[in-house]
Amino acid sequence: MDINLIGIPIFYGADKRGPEYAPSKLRDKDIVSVLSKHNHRVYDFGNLHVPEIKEYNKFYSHHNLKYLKAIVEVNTNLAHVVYSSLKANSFPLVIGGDHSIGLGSISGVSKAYKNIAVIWMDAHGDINTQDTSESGNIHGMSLANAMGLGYEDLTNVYCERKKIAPENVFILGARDLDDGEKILIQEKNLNVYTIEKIRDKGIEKVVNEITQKLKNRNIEAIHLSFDVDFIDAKYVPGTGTPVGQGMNVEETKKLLKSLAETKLIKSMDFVELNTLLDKEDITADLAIDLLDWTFKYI
Ligand code: 5AB
Ligand code: MN
Ligand code: MN
Ligand code: MN
Repeated sequence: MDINLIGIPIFYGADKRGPEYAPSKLRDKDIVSVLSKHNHRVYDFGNLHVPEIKEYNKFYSHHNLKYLKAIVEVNTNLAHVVYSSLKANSFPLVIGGDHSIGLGSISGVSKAYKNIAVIWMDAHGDINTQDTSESGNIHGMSLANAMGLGYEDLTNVYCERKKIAPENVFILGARDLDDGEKILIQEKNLNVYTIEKIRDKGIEKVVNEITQKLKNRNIEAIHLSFDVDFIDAKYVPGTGTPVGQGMNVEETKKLLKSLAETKLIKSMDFVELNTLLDKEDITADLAIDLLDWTFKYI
């Protein structure tokens, strides 16, 4: 398979420094050779440009959407790179950066394919809007934006329509949801698999259940958006919003393998690695290990 490696050195969605160094960290750890091992041809596209915005200007375009303008710009460009990659039969692997870039990736995928699904592996739902978010951090809103909910500059990124139908969104691992997010889950009847639910049913059953639903709906492509805080906080010191009670590394790998083996995953984000918070590269090394593992089966 051909892989387009796309780095997005952005922290604006998290409003906390650190995730912007993740792409170069993973390159230093030889991500290109690691992925190439599995018979893939890796094209390193380098990093997309992220405009420099001064901290005192972060509320400039909206009082509860920090760094809005820059995030819209980066996501628009990312969407086009993802779209172009897919059109050229290449797998876009998007390395964040914070999770605000999930919007750009999904926007690109949704232009390339008619029927898509999103699997969002995350301790959080990232389905806040400017009205429900208490932080104003856009990395906690990107999945809502992709579903057409939230501020219109965000929902209109790349093309003016919603990018993904709520019934085709699967949130795995959620265990830290805000009140507004819980309400939305009820309202839209979103597919949320908590850690408890995944463990109760078993990983294989969960993946079968999802794939069955997708087959019935003629889904052509899954976009996998992997937030490293999906994993239990004790294994990932290098992330900005860690949450306990998550899965361990072994369980996570089992889940990634089953998802990859469906052969439906056509694009992926790997986000929220914060190198400034990391301890002895534990999280960066884990990131390499997880990507190595996943791309063996994809
Ligand atoms: B991440 C929180 N829900 O909206 C918010 O790491 C956290 O991309 C968002 O999942 C975490 O600020 C965003 C409290
Ligand atoms: Mn996230
Ligand atoms: Mn998260
Ligand atoms: Mn985070």
